[in-house]
This record gives sequence, C-alpha cells and structure tokens, in this order.
Amino acid sequence: QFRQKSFQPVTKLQYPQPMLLEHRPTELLTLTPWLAPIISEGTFNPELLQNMYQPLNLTIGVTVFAVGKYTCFIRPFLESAEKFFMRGYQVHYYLFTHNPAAVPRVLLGPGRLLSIIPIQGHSQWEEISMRRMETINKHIANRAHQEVDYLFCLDVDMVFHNPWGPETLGDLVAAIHPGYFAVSRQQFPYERRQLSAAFVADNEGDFYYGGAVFGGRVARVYEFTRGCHMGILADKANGIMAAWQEESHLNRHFIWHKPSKVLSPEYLWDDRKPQPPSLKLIRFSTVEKDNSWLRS
Ligand code: 5GW
Ligand code: MN
Repeated sequence: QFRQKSFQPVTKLQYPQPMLLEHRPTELLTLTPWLAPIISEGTFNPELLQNMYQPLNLTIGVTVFAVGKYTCFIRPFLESAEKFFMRGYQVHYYLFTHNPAAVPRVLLGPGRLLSIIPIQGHSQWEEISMRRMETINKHIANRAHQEVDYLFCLDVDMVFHNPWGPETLGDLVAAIHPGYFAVSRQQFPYERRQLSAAFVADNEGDFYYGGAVFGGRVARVYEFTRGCHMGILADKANGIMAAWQEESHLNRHFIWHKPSKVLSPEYLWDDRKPQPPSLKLIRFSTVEKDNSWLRS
C-alpha cells in the first residue's frame, strides 16, 4: 500500500535565517490566493531542499512523447535533462514513440533509467496531442504508479538550461505559460464556447498554464489526466475540439482542482521571447523548430 515518505530532521546544515520582515526574495508573486507557493529563483534554498529530499530516496518519473518527426528532439531533451533535471535523484524517463529504432543512445547517469514505450503513430497531429492525457493515465495505472513517487509530463521540443530540482515537487504542479503571465484573464486563450467541456467564462481563471509542463504525486497525476481525458472524450462526442486541445482541458481542470504548487515561467520558457528582468533564470525552454517541416 502507498505510504507518503516523511522528512527526516534537518540537523547539521547551516543556512541563512528566514526573516519575517525581510524584503521580498523576488519581484514575482510568491503565493497564490489559495496559498500554493509559486516557485522562482530566490524563493527557496536549494541546499536545504537537497538536505530534506535526498534521504527520501524518491523516484521521479518523466513522460515524454516523440511521434513522427519529433524524434529529432529526443537527444537534446535527454542530454540536457541529464545535466539539469533532478540531478542526484532516481529518474525514470518514459519515452512514448511510434518508432523505438529512432531513439538515440544517450548515456544516462547512475540511478537513471529510460523506458521506451511503443505507441501508434497518428497522421493527424491533433490526434497525437489529444491522446497524450489518455496514454499517460493508462501508463500510470499499468506501471508508473509502482515505479515512481512523482511524475512530470513534459513536451519533447524543449531543452533544460539550468537546474530543475526538488523545489518543483508537490501534490499537483502546474507551470505558468510564458506567453500570458502579464495579461488579464479575459485575454487568456481559454476555450470560450459553452458547448466544450473545457469552457471557461470571462470572470474565471487564475493563471494561464502551459500544456508542456505538469506533474505531481503519481496518484494525483492519475486523477488529473483522467479528468482531462474525460473532458476530451465528451468534446469528441459532441464533435468539438477545444481551442488549444489538451492545454484547454488542462486549464479548465486546474480552475476546479487548484495546483498545490505553481512553477514560474522559469520552468516553461519560450526562447523566442526576450527574457524579462524579473525572470532571473531560464531552466526549461522551447527549442526553435521549423513548424512547416515538422507538420508536413
Ligand atoms: C506535430 C504537429 C503539430 C503539433 C504537434 C505535433 C507533434 C507533437 C508530433 O508530431 N509529434 C509529437 O511527438 N508531439 C508531441 O506533443 C511532442 O512531445 C510535443 O512536444 C508535444 C506537443 O506538441 P508541440 O510541442 O508541437 O506543441 P507546442 O504547443 O509546444 O508548439
Ligand atoms: Mn512544445
């Protein structure tokens, strides 16, 4: 039976004292109205977190899809993840692809595993993206629930540039989309048709979250992906496709089921955008891609 691992006492480590009256550690918001921390550089002490999480002997899963021409992103994704993603922890990558032979051999560090999981290729890209939630959900039930404590679900057309560590671990984790952190909720590209299960009204919404990064405790990711998949199925039955496919359903779901931790756009950036001065670090970012070639 599943038991949550609990922290050991923090003993020898010396670290700066937190000061109640101190100025804000970052220019970014650090807490949502439902009291979930918003993670960005300056809000946490990596050494202290390392000290607390390392003894728990956690395994972190990662699901990533590479179908069709997207297999070209596997190597830069994995090589950069080996440098920056959860270094010093046990990591299990689950790579879903239609073509296992196209997966390059990437040397993994100790305690790190890669499982290649064959899936059907679809000609329609919408179909690929709509099936991700379902595939992840089934994979958790079949396998991942026994193998990992936390699971992150990531886009493959991305590269790590800086450390991504235990500060990101939480029950249900969402990442703020780099394109919409400065605009009002009316301008978020939610699905606005009431017929869709992903419908969001003008006066609803907290942050616009990216579909390229979400995660949490494996049991919570199971519930989350199930909920999103149900919405996608309902839409399919009604002959409707949400504005941004699964990202629309993910956003609808995070309004009902608030994330317990929110990652700042440091954890989901887009290199085509200039880096605003309030973002101190870019940790995970899209690689430039030739859409006309990828989608042809
Ligand atoms: C192909 C054409 C258009 C949109 C998506 C695809 C596609 C996505 C594909 O052919 N193969 C594939 O594996 N994917 C997976 O879905 C990748 O993991 C990809 O990172 C993820 C989301 O699609 P993206 O990255 O093209 O979507 P955006 O919104 O990040 O541009
Ligand atoms: Mn992407």
